[in-house]
Amino acid sequence: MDAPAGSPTAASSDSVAGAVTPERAAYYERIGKENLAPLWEVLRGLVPPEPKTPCVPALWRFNDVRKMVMEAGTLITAKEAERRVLVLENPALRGKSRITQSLYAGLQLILPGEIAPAHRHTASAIRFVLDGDGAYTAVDGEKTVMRRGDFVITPNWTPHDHGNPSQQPMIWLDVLDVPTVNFFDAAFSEHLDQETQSNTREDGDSYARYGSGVLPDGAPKEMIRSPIISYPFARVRPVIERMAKSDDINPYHGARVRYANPINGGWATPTMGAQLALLPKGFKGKDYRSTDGTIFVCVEGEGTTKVEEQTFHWTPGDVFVVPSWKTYAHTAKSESVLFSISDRPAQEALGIWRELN
Ligand code: 1HN
Repeated sequence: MDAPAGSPTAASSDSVAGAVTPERAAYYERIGKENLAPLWEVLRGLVPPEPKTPCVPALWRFNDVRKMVMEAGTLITAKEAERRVLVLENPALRGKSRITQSLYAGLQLILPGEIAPAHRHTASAIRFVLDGDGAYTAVDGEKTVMRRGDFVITPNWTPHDHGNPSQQPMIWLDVLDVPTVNFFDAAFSEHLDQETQSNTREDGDSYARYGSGVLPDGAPKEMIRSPIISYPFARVRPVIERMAKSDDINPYHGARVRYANPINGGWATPTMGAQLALLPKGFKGKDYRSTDGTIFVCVEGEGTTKVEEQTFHWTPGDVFVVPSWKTYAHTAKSESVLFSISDRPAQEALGIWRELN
């Protein structure tokens, strides 16, 4: 539409209307002054025949990233930083603090003796522990000691703080629905008076009450996020192992479980859904795609994931992202465990989630 006056301009690929004639161009300019625009010039881009994500597939190797995360530990304390995190930015969305359009991801470091002060916000968070043993996160008055492979949730608006009384640095993956909440312009946050919450429940209380196939009298009948704060790896790993042993193996995903909300069988949080899969040695997954761009973490083993033309080779601690609707397939060189998380619950709630075709 910047062509010299009097010559028709080529239509953009999003146009359904053919060339922009001088008459049309002049008209667009006039209506533009009134904050009006012609839909027919942009229609195709607004309703593409299939998802057209700006995200690209990407891999962060734990061995490389770990060094940089540890270096941050020499430059700033957890308290100064509030949260000492290196954001995993999708290479095609630099500066936007996101790994997919809807999800934020980062690697958080907490050194022995440090605390990360209590706050709360509208965004929900999950943690997946990559390295270390013995730091804790306190959520809503319940302290949860974290070990490698544990999946911990911080439901929206719950007070949370972290501390590391152990002798080892602790690194975990944070995933938050920050871009989703901000998309709706619905974000609030606040600091709490106390830096560290006092315990109002026993450690591990929520798993003990809700994670054993029973529900206490008085359990809420409707709860759109799980009452379980931590799903320990030590409890979940045996389930996928048992499934694999009895050949309960999905041809795309391996022997896989979903971290569920025991109240309604739904996902652990309303915006983010997580899963854990065991891929037997030699597993060759079939091609798969779905509309939820997905973040994967290799917990154990070694293998590859082919995402369209790219192939990622992963080993423990590596994080990779497969954007929406990109076809991918996993293979496992040795018995492997993959954690994954996406915005699938949000898409399902809106009725827009699709897989395969
Ligand atoms: C947050 O509260 C944490 O509590 C980590 O550990 C990362 C990224 C954006 C906004 C809030 C945490 C975060 C965050």
